[in-house]
Amino acid sequence: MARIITVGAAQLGPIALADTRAQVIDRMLDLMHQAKGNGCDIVVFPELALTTFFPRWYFENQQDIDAFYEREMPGPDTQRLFDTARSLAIGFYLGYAELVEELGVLRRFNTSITVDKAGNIIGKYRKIHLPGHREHEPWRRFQHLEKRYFETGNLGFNAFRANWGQDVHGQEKQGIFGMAICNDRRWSETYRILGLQAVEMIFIGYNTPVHNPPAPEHDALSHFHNELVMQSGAYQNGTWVVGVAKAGNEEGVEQIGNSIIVAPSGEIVGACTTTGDELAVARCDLDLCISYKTTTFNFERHRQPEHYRMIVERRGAIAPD
Ligand code: CDT
Repeated sequence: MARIITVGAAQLGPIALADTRAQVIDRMLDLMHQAKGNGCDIVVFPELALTTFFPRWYFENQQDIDAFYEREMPGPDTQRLFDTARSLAIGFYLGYAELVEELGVLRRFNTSITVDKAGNIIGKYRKIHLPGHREHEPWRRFQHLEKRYFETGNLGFNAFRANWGQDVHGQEKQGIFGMAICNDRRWSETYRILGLQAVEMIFIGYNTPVHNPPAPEHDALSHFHNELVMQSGAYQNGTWVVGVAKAGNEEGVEQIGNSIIVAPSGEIVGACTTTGDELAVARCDLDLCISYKTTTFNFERHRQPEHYRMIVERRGAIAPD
């Protein structure tokens, strides 16, 4: 048996501050057409895919900041993505900055959605692990002000079912999917919470500078760490992981590419090789998850949650933080 979902990792090269959303969406539509031409069921775009990575600057004027956010989805600019996806019958994952009024309060989130082949939003996630800092830190070569510009996501990590149509044998291509955004991929909790919901494929968009101002000693390891976290997250939870970068030299800041598609074995089966707009495609059999979920990582059988709790409590008693 096989449930093959063909996935396109649609890496984007740099987006300049002056680039309009229309220009960026033209590039995304080009990648979406390429994905369709390669038989993809879904195309995965990066985090904050519609604009430059604006948290690298300290803006004082709220209007300047809010210009980077979407107030509706689809909105006037993004409607074309939905229309094209529907006419091509291809799904997509999109990361964007979200400005929303909830209970009379304006809130800002670093958000992603998954859209099905009919153009319906079937999953929504708001980034939980916000990296960086809240206050202006002029000593840095560039800022990373996600903690200033976004609230911590309030939707949790929710796996959801999706159906991508029928294969050539008439079998439904359905599975359990999850989303995360950039820094989330470095945290084992992200994968495990989704893994406990039997997730079979996780979509992750990212913007990762090569240089990490507080820890420049990590810079040379940025690709290694990118692969390490997604490969181990995939293997330890028996799930596919699709990680997609916004890459290249964006407004003077070098961002890694290294977009990868990882199998439940932990092996990389698809990868981008440039730091520009590029599509990597892989045929991903969701049934490959079964072997890992039913043997080495059979959670029901082998996890020991009661014992994890005991160990944490004992450690707390001996060496309080
Ligand atoms: N966008 C984002 O979350 N970027 C962070 C940079 C942290 S510096 C290592 C990331 O984890 O890639």
